[in-house]
Amino acid sequence: MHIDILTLFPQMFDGPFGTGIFKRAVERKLVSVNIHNIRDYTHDKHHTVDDYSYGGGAGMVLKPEPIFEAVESIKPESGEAPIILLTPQGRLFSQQIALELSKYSRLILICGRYEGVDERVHSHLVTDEISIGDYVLSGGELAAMVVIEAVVRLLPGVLGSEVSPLDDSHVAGLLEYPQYTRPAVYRGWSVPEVLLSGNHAQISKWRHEQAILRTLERRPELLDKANLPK
Ligand code: 4GX
Repeated sequence: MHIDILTLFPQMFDGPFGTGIFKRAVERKLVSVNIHNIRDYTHDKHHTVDDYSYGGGAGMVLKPEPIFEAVESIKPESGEAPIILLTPQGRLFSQQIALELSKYSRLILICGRYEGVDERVHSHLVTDEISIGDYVLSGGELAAMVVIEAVVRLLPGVLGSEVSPLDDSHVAGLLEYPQYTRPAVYRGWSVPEVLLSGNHAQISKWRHEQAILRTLERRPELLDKANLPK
């Protein structure tokens, strides 16, 4: 998968993309990323990317020209790649959407700043708008990183062969069961007996029950959608 990111703060991506699973995926050529500074697509001497809002009001709006030109400069080779704007007005990101995006060979993500971007970017350039949650960030960069992280770990070969991303919480529609590691007793708190029993059928059953109980207590609305046997 190839990912193009449009941003005013390219340095923000250094940390996450230079670390861990993502870095390894890039090294193994399972994913490649190009970060484009929107400011590089301006033509005036001050490299202006924003301007006042028509009609007045506080806050600046990102101008359409540099964003259109940045996308057009990468678009020739990008075929039917979705052009995704990160915004609180987008559809709410989920594991389902991560899976949907993981099927594309190419993604283009636009990170807005300030009060937003000129409406013509929404209406004539962007093909999808995604929000990572109902809270307000200062820019779309962290939201783009969240989306990319969730998508990239679904690409074939990115996680080790032992772990399947399809076993994850939220894929099965339930929260994860509790996990323990050594020591068997810590400060007097014991690991549940069943996990030490070596009885794999019982362990599976216990974990499934725990997952259901936990989901019922913490996220009951998820149970309606979960694939549970009667
Ligand atoms: N999930 N923000 C984007 C500026 C903006 C506003 C409107 C485009 C259109 C956010 C979120 C988020 C704050 C990122 C406003 N850009 N993005 N920014 N929640 O809060 O994705």
